[in-house]
Amino acid sequence: PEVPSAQPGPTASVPPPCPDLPPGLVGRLLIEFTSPMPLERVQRENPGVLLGGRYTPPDCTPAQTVAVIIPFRHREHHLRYWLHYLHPILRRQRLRYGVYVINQHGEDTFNRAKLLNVGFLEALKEDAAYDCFIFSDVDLIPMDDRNLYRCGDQPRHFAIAMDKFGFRLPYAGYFGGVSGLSKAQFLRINGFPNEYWGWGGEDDDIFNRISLTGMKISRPDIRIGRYRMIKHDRDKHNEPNPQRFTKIQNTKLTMKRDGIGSVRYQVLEVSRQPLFTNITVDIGRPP
Ligand code: UD2
Ligand code: MN
Repeated sequence: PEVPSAQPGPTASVPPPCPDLPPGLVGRLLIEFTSPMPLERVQRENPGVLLGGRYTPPDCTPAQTVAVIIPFRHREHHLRYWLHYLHPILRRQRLRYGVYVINQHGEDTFNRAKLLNVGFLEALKEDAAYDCFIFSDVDLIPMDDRNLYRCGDQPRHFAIAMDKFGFRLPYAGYFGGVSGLSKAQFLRINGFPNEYWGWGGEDDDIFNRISLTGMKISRPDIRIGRYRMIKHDRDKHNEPNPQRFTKIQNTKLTMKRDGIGSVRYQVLEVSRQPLFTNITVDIGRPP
């Protein structure tokens, strides 16, 4: 006769897989940047987030482990809003995730894409389980929690309808702001370029890398991929890069030698804060 097993197996404590569509999403969100946002408040309101900005849903087991990578320098004010809005959203989305702020040391020219390469490698050193990487500007807040921060079978562009562009995609090949690639997709394009110093062009180079390897960008519905960008002036030491127009013509030649396989940098400090991991890094300066 069939004997029902009385003892639950050792796997009984592992919650069931998270559903494809997370329950409890609220849809369109009210996003504003006028109320002051002290870090203590944000910490108090996110008690479930573990040291270093790690979170695992208590009630289900996610299919992916997501590293959120933020390129950063001197934007503490923006980071507080980002943490305030994003932690509750990512939690509702039932993600297993960690937040990594990649802080460029010194005052030499800023290099967003190189910082993102550093974030990819350093997040994997923290946890080899990361298999999805979301790259987000510090000043971009999604206006709808149905814009799910996870990876799919093609590279994903999340920030497609921004307030500053009249909630429209500015051009077909636009890939700026917030994007996501699986580990395999990222490695397939040799990561991001390291040689774009200053503002602009690096997102178009990444778009070129994706097209040249035969992948296609996936995007949410235009009504869901809406974002607010915190208003800001152009930062010091991030002037528009005059080389960007010629550089993006040459991705096909440069992507093989310039990328995740050739990135050189020095980590100066890893510091686990309550809501994020801060990694301060010396990435050098333009030649
Ligand atoms: C656009 C793109 C951005 C990138 C950039 C060109 C949008 C919404 N975003 O942003 O993805 O392609 O153009 O490089 O279109 N940062 C600092 N400190 C600095 C400078 C930059 O933290 O001193 C970081 C920060 O995360 C910021 C990001 O780099 O959000 C992009 O810089 P930006 O916000 O000045 O550029 P923006 O808004 O034109
Ligand atoms: Mn910005």
